[in-house]
Amino acid sequence: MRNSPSSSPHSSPNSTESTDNGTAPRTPLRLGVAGPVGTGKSSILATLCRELAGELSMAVVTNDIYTDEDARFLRSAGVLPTERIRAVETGACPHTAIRDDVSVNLDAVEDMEEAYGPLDLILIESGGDNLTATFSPALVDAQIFCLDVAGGGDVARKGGPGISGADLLVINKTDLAPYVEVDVERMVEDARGARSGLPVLALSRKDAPSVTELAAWVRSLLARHREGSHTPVDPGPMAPHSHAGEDGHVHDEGGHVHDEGGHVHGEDGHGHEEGESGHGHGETGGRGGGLAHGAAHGHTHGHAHP
Ligand SMILES: Nc1nc2c(ncn2[C@@H]2O[C@H](COP(=O)(O)OP(=O)(O)O)[C@@H](O)[C@H]2O)c(=O)[nH]1
Ligand SMILES: [Mg+2]
Repeated sequence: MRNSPSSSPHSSPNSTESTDNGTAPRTPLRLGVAGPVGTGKSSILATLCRELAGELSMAVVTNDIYTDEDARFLRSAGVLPTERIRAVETGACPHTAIRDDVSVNLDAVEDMEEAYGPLDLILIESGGDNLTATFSPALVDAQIFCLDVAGGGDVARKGGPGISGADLLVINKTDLAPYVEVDVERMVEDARGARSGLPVLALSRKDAPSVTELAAWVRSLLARHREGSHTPVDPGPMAPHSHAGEDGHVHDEGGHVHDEGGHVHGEDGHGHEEGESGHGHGETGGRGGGLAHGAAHGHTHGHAHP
């Protein structure tokens, strides 16, 4: 981390700055925050900006379905210069933009780095409503998965790739636990049980020590990223799902061919076939390919478009 007085947060030295060993140029840490709607992802971004923007050069990318609601919330929170907060509008399938075809998010990240770089930290908030959506390691170096106590004490037990494999699992809004009759300790224990040693943090923005712990975790991750000892890990593909109010669609993450008939887009040979009829999500083998991710995916969409 850069704490020296010379490294003011928003005017950094040149972009060819090297890591300590003098080899690779420094690249910003891209940290994703995923989790169900309302669990407090935007609030975590705001908290991290508040805690870290004084010492790090930061930018934020949000993913919203049709609006820039999250970006507007963060801009109005005044935690970062507004131009450093960018919204990606993902259309009906927001998990696709963080998982299967991340090009629009990568573009946003690159734009931010070009405009304000060198950046230390780029935070990316997932959109969508799916409990199991995770980021592709092609987009983020690490990810936080966020649950909240109000979602019920048994959520952590239900598992899913984000819960079991994200770099950090946050159990958020612990201040609400007495009102929703959730035993936080128990919820944290359940979560630990699902994570084979990966960290779990009970967080509330009203609980200063927990906020300090969150910021410390990010600092330590950044340090590991810079010294090259952090390896991005894919928590795994999302579970089969369909969207309420939609016809359902099929994601087939196992195969490495996009058979989507119509147009092909993206750098890595993704094709999209837009169907009229229903869809359902399915997975056929494979865990999404770890770090080699982003090469190609079997992926079939049949969306009804308005
Ligand atoms: N009591 C309490 N409320 C919180 C906390 N964090 C977020 N919230 C509230 O939870 C709601 C959803 O938060 P938001 O960050 O928008 O969730 P997101 O949809 O996951 O981005 C908002 O009303 C927040 O004010 C917390 O630590 N404690
Ligand atoms: Mg949000």
